[in-house]
Amino acid sequence: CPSSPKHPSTPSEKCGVLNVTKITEHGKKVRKNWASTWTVLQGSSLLFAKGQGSGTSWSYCRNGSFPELLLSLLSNWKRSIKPRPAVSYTHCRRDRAPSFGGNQSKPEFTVDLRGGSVEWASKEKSSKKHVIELKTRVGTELLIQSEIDSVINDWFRALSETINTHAWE
Ligand code: I3S
Repeated sequence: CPSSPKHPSTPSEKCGVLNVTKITEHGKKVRKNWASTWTVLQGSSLLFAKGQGSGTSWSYCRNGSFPELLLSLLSNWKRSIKPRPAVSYTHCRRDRAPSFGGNQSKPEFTVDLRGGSVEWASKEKSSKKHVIELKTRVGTELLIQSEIDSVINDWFRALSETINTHAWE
């Protein structure tokens, strides 16, 4: 997990890949759209970055990005020299989890957990197993799921603790 400069080891720092969908936004039902989502619990906020759940994420490359590869090819072409092996696209893989702290990425959306609630979702809410239903104070409802028991149980615990800790804020 990216460390928080403020609270380097608070238990409310947690991150991982979860399947997430909104089901309600500001009290209005929205269509489910399950997506593998990089999720970070930071203080009383839950941050999500869609599409970065797994595999390669070019925007997080440190050893060379696609624009660097293009620039390198262009400069080689300009100098009319035999192209040297440029920054390798294939080496440009995410080698660590994205962080929301630096300038590397921004969460796609964030929910404030203060005043929210979590419970295990009923069968009516989803046919999937291990689904958490998260409701926020402003009427957003999310389903959060993982196929891995221990993972989703840890998240349930962490979200419940966070909500309880920040209940009176
Ligand atoms: O609660 P629903 O509407 O039965 O949820 C399912 C649908 O959103 C479905 O999409 P389409 O309506 O576009 O076919 C999804 O593919 C399913 O995953 C949804 O159900 P689960 O039970 O997986 O949350």
